[in-house]
Amino acid sequence: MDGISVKTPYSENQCRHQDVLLDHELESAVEDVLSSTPVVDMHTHLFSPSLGKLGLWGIDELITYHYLEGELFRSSDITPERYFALPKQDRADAIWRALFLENTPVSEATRGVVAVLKAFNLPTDGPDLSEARAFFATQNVHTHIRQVLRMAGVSAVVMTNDPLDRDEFPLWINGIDNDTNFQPVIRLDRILREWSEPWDLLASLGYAVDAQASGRSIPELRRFLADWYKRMRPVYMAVSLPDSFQFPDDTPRGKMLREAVLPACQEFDIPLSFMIGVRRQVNPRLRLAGDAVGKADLRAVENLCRDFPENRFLVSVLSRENQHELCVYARKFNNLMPFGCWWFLNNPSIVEEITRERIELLGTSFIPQHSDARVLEQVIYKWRNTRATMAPLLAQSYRLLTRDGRPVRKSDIQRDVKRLFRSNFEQWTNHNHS
Ligand code: FIX
Ligand code: ZN
Repeated sequence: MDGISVKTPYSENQCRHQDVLLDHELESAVEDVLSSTPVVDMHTHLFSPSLGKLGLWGIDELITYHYLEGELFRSSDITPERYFALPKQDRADAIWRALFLENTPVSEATRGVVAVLKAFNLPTDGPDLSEARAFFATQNVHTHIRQVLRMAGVSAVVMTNDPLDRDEFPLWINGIDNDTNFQPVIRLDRILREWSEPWDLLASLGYAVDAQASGRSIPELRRFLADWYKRMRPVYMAVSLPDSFQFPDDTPRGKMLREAVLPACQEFDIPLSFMIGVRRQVNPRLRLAGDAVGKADLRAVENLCRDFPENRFLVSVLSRENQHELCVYARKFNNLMPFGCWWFLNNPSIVEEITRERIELLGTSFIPQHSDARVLEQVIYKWRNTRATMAPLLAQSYRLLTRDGRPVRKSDIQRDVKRLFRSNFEQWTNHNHS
């Protein structure tokens, strides 16, 4: 060994203070803290009970998750047209047969279903879904939601609420009970992605907007956002964008972002979330499973962060190739909060790579993960997997730190995990979900 000793200063020396953790104690201490710290799940597609049927749960929804639909057509001859013509239970049966019986469910999404079944003590390799169906049919949705969130170690989930969705709109107009476990978010995709579609819907609701976003469109869009801010009290506003997203640009989207959405977020003192890099409907036959990924030009993020220093941005990028530059931009702009390993990135191998990179470049000043759950019980496996991937990573960072000469105590780990999985988000949104 040449020169540098890698002995920890505390492993053999007598002067170790009682609560300083030894190398071999670090990983179990991290696991302990991770499992006892409830997380804020800062982006999901789940809904509070008062949004009624919008909320998906139970075995048939779990099995027909679009992540699994994407895998079905690789392992079955059924065409998307025939599959989507089936009733939901028959779709679930087709997926169970193809991905769980005729093949071994080793992919991330299929393992997730297995983990949920196991969590409820249901058969994981049964010939059909009858027992699971019978179990979920007897659950009371309110107590089931509380139980699932407890099992997942989640104290609050953040929803995705679309004020222009034909099913969701009337529910909000009639009034929604405030539920501290479910935080609203105004999703702006319809408005910012394809203005040619929603503008006349807005016009029919009494807002004087036009197809070119000209005339009174901007102040009227601000009035719309203010009305919905008052109605929903969202923790942030959000939009998902294609890999081709540019800012600034001269399109209605660029203008609405600059003149309506960013000033509205500033006025209400809430962040704007950008999820960048999705190429929608590259294969429309697959419906929700038909979206893909593209590498984006993150100069758009640079321009936003620099030109709007009073705004706070939550940013997730879908392309693996964009991850490193996102970290670099976060080092340049403290109004930028990278978050999550989104969608196709939410696999242990990639989460590990991205999270390591983020810790090395940003310390604990980022939000490692959101679940993106669409079906309630998914939070059980998604958060379990996140904790399992995170534990050795954090332990390794503390091991390196110890070797560099800084003792690590359990209180350090508690502070860091709380910051990563709760307070970075809470501070960014000015809310306290404790
Ligand atoms: O745009 C989004 O919020 C995406 O997360 C979804 O649209 C996507 O379908 C998804 O479920 C990814 O996990
Ligand atoms: Zn999502």
